Amino acid sequence: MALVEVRVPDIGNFKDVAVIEILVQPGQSIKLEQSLLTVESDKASMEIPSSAAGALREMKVKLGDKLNQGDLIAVLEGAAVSSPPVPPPLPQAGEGTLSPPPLAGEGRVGEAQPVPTPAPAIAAALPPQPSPARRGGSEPSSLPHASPSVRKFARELGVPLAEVQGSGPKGRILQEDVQSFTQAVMTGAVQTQAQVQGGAGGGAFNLLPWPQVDFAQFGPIERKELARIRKISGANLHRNWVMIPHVTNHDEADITDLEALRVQLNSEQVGVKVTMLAFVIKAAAAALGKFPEFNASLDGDALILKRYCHIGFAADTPNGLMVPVLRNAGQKGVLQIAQESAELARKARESKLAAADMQGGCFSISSLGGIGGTHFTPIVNAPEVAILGLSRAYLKPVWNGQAFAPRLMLPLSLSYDHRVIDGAAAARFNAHLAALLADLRRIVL
Ligand code: CAO
Repeated sequence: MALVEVRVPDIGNFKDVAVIEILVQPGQSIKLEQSLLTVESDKASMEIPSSAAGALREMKVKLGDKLNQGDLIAVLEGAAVSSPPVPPPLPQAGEGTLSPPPLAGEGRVGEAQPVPTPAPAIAAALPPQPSPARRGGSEPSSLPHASPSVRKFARELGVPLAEVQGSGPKGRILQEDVQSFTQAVMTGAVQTQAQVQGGAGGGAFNLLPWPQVDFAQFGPIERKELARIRKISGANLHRNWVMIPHVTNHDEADITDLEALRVQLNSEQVGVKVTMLAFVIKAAAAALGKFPEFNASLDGDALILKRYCHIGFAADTPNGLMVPVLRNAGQKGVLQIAQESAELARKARESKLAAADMQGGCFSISSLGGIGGTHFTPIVNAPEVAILGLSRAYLKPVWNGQAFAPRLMLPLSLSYDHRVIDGAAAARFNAHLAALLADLRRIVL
């Protein structure tokens, strides 16, 4: 049976190119033009195609070998005579082709017989791109190292190779790295730069540009720059709104008895103003204990369940929205919660919150009860997975079995991350919370 040697073709001026990837195995059936291995110089990487078809009897090179034109790569068995050359692949977007070599070294064993073969596809220099922060800036403006097949794979998926962290030798990007990156983007664990910039240009969602209107043509205007806090919270809200699949469950708690207790406590002058918010924080901490997936954060494909319970609450300040965090809410009494939340709200309004006062939250509460409204849809405060909105309590006729009786109802709006929490779980959480608020004695059960 005829044996055919496959040799390194003309690779231009490249010398001592290193074998960085072997793409075939002995015994495998090789097609004409099939890539056998990837070599890499200090400037580019390229795949070496087979100049014949047949079964691969032996690879004559191993990883790390240095090759030059004419070196023996492999021996094929039962090889068919090579077909006429096909044109070299065209350069792809962002990728060029370096001097296509016209010849491949090939000959029957003992009978050197070079024939023209197609040029290897050569991954040429991409324009240097700024290294994303994820790479730790360790490779400033360096090319993403990847073989042409990996580049092709990334292109097909639309993966920006410059943003992929390589796990191969010298940081080379492997096919698995492209797959992991794709998975991370799909689960929301990683954003591509296009996604990050999408907010400004609409690029990621292919949206229309933001309308540019000269408002002055319609009447007098005044331009006022956004406060720093509003800019920061706005960027966070925007990310959370876009990245989290939100659903809001609405319910109502009968707080008639609780409000009577609150009024009574305040009349007893217990040393602090007891607020409805303090009762809700206490009840929410108890509900989080019963429904641990609400006290959690997504981490890629995993859920981080927290064994602590710190609750944030939205505070309206002259500079914009702030969310101070009340620590270990489940371990504190309502009076202590009332006192600490009042102190945190005061610090928020006076811009005196320390960074630590706003960190570590597990769940947030946004109370608009002092202002008005019936229900609303709060935005989940990532990386938390749920937020509770409180609207203004109102008197409602409720059937008690014999008659309609006036009851004070507190609207509860629970927004949740539907990737983590199912609608049924949200309804149960809200119903449980409402039951606790209707009869706070249930907290000790
Ligand atoms: N239903 C009816 N009345 C309510 C109520 C409710 N759900 N919640 C509070 N109230 C009453 C209070 O009892 C109080 O009345 P009195 O002065 O007669 O006792 C009055 O409304 C004002 O309460 P408050 O809002 O000042 O106090 P609080 O403890 O309930 O809330 C805080 C504190 C910090 C949450 C609140 O000041 C605040 O900033 N709210 C806005 C939060 C916000 O902006 N959320 C939106 C975020 S997303 O944009």
